Amino acid sequence: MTSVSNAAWALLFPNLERHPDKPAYLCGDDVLTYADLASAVARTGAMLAASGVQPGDRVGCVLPDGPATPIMLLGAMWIGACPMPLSSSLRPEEYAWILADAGARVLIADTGHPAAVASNIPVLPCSPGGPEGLRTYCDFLEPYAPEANDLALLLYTSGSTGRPKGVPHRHRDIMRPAETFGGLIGLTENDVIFSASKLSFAYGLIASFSLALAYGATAILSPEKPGPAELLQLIRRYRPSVFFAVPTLYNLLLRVLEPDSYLGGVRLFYSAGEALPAATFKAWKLMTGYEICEGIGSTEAYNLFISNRPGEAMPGATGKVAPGFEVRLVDEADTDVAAGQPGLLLIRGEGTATAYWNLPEKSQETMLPDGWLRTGDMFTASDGVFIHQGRADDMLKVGGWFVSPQEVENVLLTHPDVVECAVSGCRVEGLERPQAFVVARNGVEAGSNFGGELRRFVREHLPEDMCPVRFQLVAALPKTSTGKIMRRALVQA
Ligand code: 3SK
Repeated sequence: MTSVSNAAWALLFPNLERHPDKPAYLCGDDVLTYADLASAVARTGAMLAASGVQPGDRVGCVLPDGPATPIMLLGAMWIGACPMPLSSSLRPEEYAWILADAGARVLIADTGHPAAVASNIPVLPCSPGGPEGLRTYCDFLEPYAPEANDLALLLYTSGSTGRPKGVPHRHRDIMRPAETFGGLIGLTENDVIFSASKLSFAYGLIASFSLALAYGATAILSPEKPGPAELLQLIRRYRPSVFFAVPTLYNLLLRVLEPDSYLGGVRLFYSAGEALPAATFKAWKLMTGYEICEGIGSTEAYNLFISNRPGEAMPGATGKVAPGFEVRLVDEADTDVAAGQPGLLLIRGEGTATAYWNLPEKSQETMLPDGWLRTGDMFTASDGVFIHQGRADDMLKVGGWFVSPQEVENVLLTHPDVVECAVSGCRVEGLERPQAFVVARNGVEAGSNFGGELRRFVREHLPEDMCPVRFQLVAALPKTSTGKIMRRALVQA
C-alpha cells in the first residue's frame, strides 16, 4: 500500500512557506493567520494524542463555526485520526446514535452542549483561546504518514428520512475539490470565501476548508446562523469575493435586498445543496445585476460534479459535467436513457467515497464495483447541459407518468405572491396526486381563494396531471439542518 500526503499537512505546509502571516480565517474580530493555524493544529494534535487518540480513531466535533473548527479538524487529521464535524443543532438522540455508530473515541464540544450530555465517551472541551495564546503553545509534532486508504474524515449525511449515513473519506479525497472544482470557479489565493453553509455540511466544508486552505485564500466564518439582514452586514463588513449559499438563502436575501443594496467585492455568487429555481436566478439578476452560478455535489462525492461556469450560468440548468467526473443517465435497469429523456444520475471520479460506514448493503447498492456512484438525482440532459428533475425518491407517479415536484414548484415560484413552496404526493381515491404547500407573501390570507388562483395559474403552464389537487398555505416549510426542503415530511400532511 502506498502512502499519500497527510491532508492536514498538505493544506497547511505550502501556506506556511508562502504567506505565514496571511489571514486564513476571519471570524468576528478574530484574525487567524496561517502561522497561528499551524501552531494551533500542532498543539491540538499533541493534546489529542495525549488524550489517547490513535491513528484511525474517530473524533466527534460539535463546534459553532469559528477558528476552533478547522483547528480541531486539522489537529485530528495531523495525527492520523478521523474527525467528524457534526452540526450544533442535532437532537441529543441523534448525537448519541451517530457517535455510537461511528465508535467515536472522544467528542470535542462544550461540556454543556446537548451532544456532550448525550454522549457516553470522553468529552474534550474546546478552548483554544485567542491566536496569541495559541502561538505560545506551538509544539512541533511530525504529521502522521497515511496509507492510501487511511481515513481522514467521516461525514454524516443529514438525509431527510431514516438514519444518517456515515460517509468516510481518505486523505487524498480532501484535496480533490481544489484540483477540480476550484479551477472551474477560477479560485486564487486572492479570494475571500464566505460560505453561508456551515463546516458540518460537506458543501460548507468544501468551500471554507478544502478550497480555502488548498488555495491559500482567506475564509470568513460565522458562529451564528445569520438571518438574511445579518448576512448582508457580514458581506459588507468582510467584502468576500466568492459567496456560497443554498437556494433558500438566496430567496431570503431577495426579501431584504433593495435595488441599490451594496454587494461590492463579490465576484461570484454560487448555489448548491438543491436545485436553484429559475425564478430565483432571474429575480437575483434583476435585483443585483449578478448571475447565481449553480452546481450540484454530494457528501459521497465530497465534490461538485456538475456545475455552471462563471459568466455562463443558465437559469434553471445545473450546468455541465465538472472536471474530474464522468456521468451517465440511466433507467432502473441501469441502461443508458435516450438523449433528452430523464434518467438517474451516476457519477464516476477520483475522490468519491467507496463505501458507507457500517452499511454494507447500502454501500453495494450505491457504490458500484466499477467506480460508478448512484447519486439518487434525476436529470435530463441536452447538448451536455443538465437539468435537475428532483431526487429520484421524491418523484411522483401520476396517471402512469413521472411528475417532477420541482417542475411544478418552479412554475408556482413564478407567481408573484409565492415566496416558497414544496410539492409532494398525496392519495386521492388511492391514486397518487401532487399537492402543494405554499409560503405566501405577507398580506395573502388563507380562505381568500388563493388556492383557486394558484390552480388557474399552474393550469396555464402545465398539463392537468401536474396541477396540485390541493394548495395549503403554511408559515414555513420543513427543512433539513442543511437547508434542503423535506418534501417527504409533507407526504401525509
Ligand atoms: O448536498 C449537496 O447538495 C452538496 C452540494 C455541494 C457540495 C457538497 C454537497 C454535500
